Amino acid sequence: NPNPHPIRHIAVFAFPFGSHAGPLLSLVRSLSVAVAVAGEVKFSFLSTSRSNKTLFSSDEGFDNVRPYDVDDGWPEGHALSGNPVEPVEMFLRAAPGNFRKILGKAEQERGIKIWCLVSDAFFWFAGEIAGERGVPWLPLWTAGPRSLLLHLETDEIRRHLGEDQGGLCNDKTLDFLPGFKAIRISDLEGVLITSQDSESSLVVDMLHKMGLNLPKATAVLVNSFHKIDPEISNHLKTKLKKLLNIGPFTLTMKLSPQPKPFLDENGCLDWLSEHETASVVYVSFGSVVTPPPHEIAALAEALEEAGIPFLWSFRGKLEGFREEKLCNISSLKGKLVPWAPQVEVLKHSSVGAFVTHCGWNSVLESVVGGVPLICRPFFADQRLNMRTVEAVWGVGVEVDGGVMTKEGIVEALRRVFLDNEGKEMRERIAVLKKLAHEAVDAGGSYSEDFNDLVKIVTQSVGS
Ligand code: U2F
Repeated sequence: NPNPHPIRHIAVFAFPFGSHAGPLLSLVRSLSVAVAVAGEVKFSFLSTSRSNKTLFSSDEGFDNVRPYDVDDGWPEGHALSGNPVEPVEMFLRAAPGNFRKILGKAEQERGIKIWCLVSDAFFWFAGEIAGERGVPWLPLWTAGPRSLLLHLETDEIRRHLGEDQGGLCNDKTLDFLPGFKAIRISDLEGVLITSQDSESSLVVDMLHKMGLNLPKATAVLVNSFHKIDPEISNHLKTKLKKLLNIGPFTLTMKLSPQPKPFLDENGCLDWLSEHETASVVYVSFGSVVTPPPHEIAALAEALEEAGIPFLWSFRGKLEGFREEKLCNISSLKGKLVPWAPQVEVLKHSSVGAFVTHCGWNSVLESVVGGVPLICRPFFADQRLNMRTVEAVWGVGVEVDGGVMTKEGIVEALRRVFLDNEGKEMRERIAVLKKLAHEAVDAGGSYSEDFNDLVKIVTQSVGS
């Protein structure tokens, strides 16, 4: 009997920053529905209380997924400096002890040992914990397949480049890696090139250990689909025991609410519907980045000069200057909101371009919406994603000089909205959009990969 235990317990370890925990919870919720037929399955979702509070505010109907709070490592009364790396470092200092402790508590409360461990891919130590217990380890990589491959190849990259090859300023391409001819050394995040001279040695160390440990995982799950980058996907399959392409999540994990519900509290979709097809530019820099004030001002001035209607999901403070202009939406033909239902916005026919920081979710959502991108990457995988968008897929442009200036944005808007180049980008991204839909349609690659995942989760422990 392949199903000797009628009740199963699956632990999930979330990385509680940026948009990591939300997609992981979406996956878990979909999985909880898919595996229910195999018997009772209990999921314990371990994250910090801050992260769990945001994620579990609307979880009616998902009682089998229970949140457990792990210590976030913040000393009592500690005031944050404003550096976004600081809370991450404090959290990493508390790991994996914080997870081990609460895992024990969850097992005790639910009356059963874990059957399987799902985790954010960052947590290489989850592999060790799963190994000690002889259960499968299923890490989810929340960014793109290309950046995953680079982390698996970190030692190879460092060997090829040496530790002192001009690093981030180097325009040499990564010819030694299949599928990376268009990618330059300057497109890589620093941690891939050197372990020295980094902002956070804890993060560098975590990513390095992750690259070494992921090949031991039962399967690595990625929010992507095979045909978006088949050469990369094939290469990953040679490095990992199993690669499961289970995205794009916005198409495949529909059952599951995102951390912020798809509510359109600010009337973005109605506003878009008042505009012509492909006439509006959507602006958002994701959940972590706030561009510096002078770049925000430059973008506002460029939008005013270009006269293109815009919808701007605005984080941060307006800092006085341009405030009057930015808030006076009628003079700027724009709408400024604190949060937009981005997935729906990018699917709206009125949106003709997306000014973005190139976080992986945003890139994939733009692909699903068929919207060309204007890229201003900031950190981590974002430059790599930008270069992939521009030079591999040909579906967007980098803002000239890498930072937003009034002239640079006006030029990028012209290229995407007015030039033939923009029309070609639209055609190419329409092809990727079609491939994304084919992947998730009946008989597409998604169902095969997701069924594989369900099989792993429902099989016997240790088998
Ligand atoms: C980190 O990326 P971010 O969280 O900054 O950015 P994205 O990956 O693009 O994800 C942002 C998500 O927030 C949603 C949007 C995306 O799903 O639809 N959103 C929204 O719904 N409404 C808004 O007004 C604004 C955003 C990291 F910084 C990146 O480098 C990584 O690639 C990424 C994935 O690991 O995580």
